[in-house]
Amino acid sequence: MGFATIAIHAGQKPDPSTGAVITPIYQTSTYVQEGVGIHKGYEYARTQNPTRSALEANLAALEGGKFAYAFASGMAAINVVASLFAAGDHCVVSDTTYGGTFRLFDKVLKNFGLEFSYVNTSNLDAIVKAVKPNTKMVFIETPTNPTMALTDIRAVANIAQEKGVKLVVDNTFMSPYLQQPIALGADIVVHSTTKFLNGHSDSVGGIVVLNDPIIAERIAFLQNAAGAILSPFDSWLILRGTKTLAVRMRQHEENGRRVANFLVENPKVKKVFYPGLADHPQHKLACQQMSGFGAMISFETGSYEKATRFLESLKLCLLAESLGGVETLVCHPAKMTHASVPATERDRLGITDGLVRISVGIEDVEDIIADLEQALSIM
Ligand code: P1T
Repeated sequence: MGFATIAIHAGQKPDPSTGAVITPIYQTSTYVQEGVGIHKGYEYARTQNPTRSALEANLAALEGGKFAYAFASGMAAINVVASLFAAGDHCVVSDTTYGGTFRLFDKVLKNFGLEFSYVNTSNLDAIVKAVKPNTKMVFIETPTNPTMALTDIRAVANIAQEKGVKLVVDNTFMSPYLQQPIALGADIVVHSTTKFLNGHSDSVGGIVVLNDPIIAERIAFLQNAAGAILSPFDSWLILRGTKTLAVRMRQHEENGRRVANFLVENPKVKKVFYPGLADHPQHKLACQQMSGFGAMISFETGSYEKATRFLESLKLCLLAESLGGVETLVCHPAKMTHASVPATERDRLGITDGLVRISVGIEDVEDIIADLEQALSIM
């Protein structure tokens, strides 16, 4: 079956009691038992919920994994993956990730004895050098938020396998429509479902997808034990979102390319970071491991003053954190999504005060470009 068919049908049989085509929102905290321990597979809603199970089956199918577990946010999903490990274990992490991922690792999990090395995972030698005897996980984001650098998933999967460590890929920026890390050898995929998967900027959630039944059992245990579960309503919203993932991503992709090409031609723009551009340092890798280039673009304005003037002059595109919604969202990573990364580190990573990030929506692209153009002319 094709991707769009899987997106619409996987995990969702018509409701057996009513025939409802759409999986209902099972808004219940508990389930009646016929006798002690005699039940229909559902005991308590932190542990299992049918709406959540439907979403988990749907997202497992879309990412090409056997198991999926849904969480209250992308951060909760990443936190559970990190909870697979223990004090004294070491993780190699992309040096540019969503600022909240760095904050979780550096400001929370480090205090519990987990060790992290942040390296440029675009450089395979840097990964090999960073792996230590106690390394248990390589965690990558590709493309990175917000600098749009790529990591070669298959090559890192080979390194991880050789070294006996797990490869975790945050696939939020691409969605499974454009990139399938498990097929490239990743052990675990995480998403902020808040973004393209839900797609409508009206839900916060996260998902963990994987194939290994032993690790899956542990994630299910942690989901129940730590309890940061996704609500039935959010599960239902994301299920509604994934039904249109294929058509939305096709339009995001088309608009993304058009906006990137417009920015390249605009004399006010100093540099555009988009894997679809021939001058992107890893354009060739993008063509190999992604089936499109997506809708996330960053560009350099030259200064904080220019960036803020541009952002505050937008009329249609919305100045906001987050991404992946149908509406075009524009942000200032240094002051917004990556404020928790120290300023010196931001400069080193290219998250400059002049950098602006765009999540290109699916409005008529001419309208998006007209708005960007008028704001650039004021900048
Ligand atoms: O916001 P939450 O659902 O908890 O997801 C965290 C997260 C994880 N991974 C990536 C790649 C992300 O981009 C995010 C969240 N990012 C934003 C809010 C943002 O504007 O970049």
